[in-house]
Parts: sequence; structure tokens; C-alpha cells
Amino acid sequence: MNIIEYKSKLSLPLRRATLLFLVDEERILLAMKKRGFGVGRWNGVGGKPIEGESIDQTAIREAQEEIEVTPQNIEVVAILDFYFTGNQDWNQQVIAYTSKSWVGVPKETEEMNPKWYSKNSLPFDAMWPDDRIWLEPVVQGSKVKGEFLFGENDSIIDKNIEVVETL
Ligand code: 8OG
Repeated sequence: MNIIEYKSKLSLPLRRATLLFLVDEERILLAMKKRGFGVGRWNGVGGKPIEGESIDQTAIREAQEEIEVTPQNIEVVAILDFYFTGNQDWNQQVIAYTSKSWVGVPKETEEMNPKWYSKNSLPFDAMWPDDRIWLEPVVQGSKVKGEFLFGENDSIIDKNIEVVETL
């Protein structure tokens, strides 16, 4: 199975979710997901839009809810389509953002436990397996479009990655 075959069988458009990373010159803020999809992994903060909300508003609200900061200058840095052979309900398009300024101090909540990492030493072994592929160029300042097809045990069975000028 490859992405083209898989997509040809899909009937619904992809649901969207956000993912946001606070960044400074040398560091990136990750957070340990304490419950739900992706539990036990370091990740950015984010989630699904609620009714009437723009996707940018979702990114900001989720940061407020999950680590109690308000991002001030969000920028889209990646658009990633994730497909799962095992369960179509997990399919989603993730809009990834960075923000170089924010109000508040990242704080642990019921959902996430934040921690700063050096951009040069991300804990990829405890992150989604695709992050090695797209987050690496993103932390170096590139913008990325990607598609990933996951098989059993979170294995990536097909992918397309493109560095782009604008998203
Ligand atoms: O609301 P929910 O708990 O489903 O949010 C899932 C979060 O995980 C959301 O911020 C999007 C993010 N996410 C995926 N897949 C991947 C992935 O493969 N890598 C990373 N880094 N984040 C992902 O849904």
C-alpha cells in the first residue's frame, strides 16, 4: 500500500488539527503529552478546532489550555497529512506553527508538561517517528509540506516530503 492508493479509497476530507512550538534562538519548547492521542511522547501543543474558530485561533487557544501561554506571532511552518492503514479515524492534517514571542510562562497542566530543549538535541526517540523527518528542517528554519502513511506499530510505510518557500 502507498499513499496514492490509500488516498484513492478515502471519501472524506481530512480533519485538521494544530501543533505549535514556542521557539527562541537556540531552543524549542516541547511538552510531554499526559493523556489522549500521542500520550507519552514529547510534542508541540495543539488539537482540534471547535465550532466557529479559525485554525489560527485553535493554535492559540490550545497553547493557552495546554501550557498557559498566549503565542503572539504564530507562523505556519509545516502542513502534514497523516494517514493510518489501521484506523482511518486517526487520519488528520496537522498545521504546525512556531511562535517567537508569547505572553506567560509555560506551565504544566493536566494535559501537558512543558520543557525547553536545545534545537540541536531533540528527544526523537520519544517523539512521533515522523518528527525526525520534518521537524529537523523546520527547526533549522525551513517550511515543509509532507504526507505520511503509517502501518502497524507506528511504522512509516510511505512518505512524501517537500521543502517549500511558502505555505
Ligand atoms: O486533539 P488531539 O489529542 O488528537 O491532538 C493530537 C495532537 O498531536 C495535535 O497537536 C496534532 C499532533 N500530531 C498528530 N500526529 C502527529 C505527528 O505525527 N507528529 C507530531 N509531532 N504531532 C502529531 O496528530
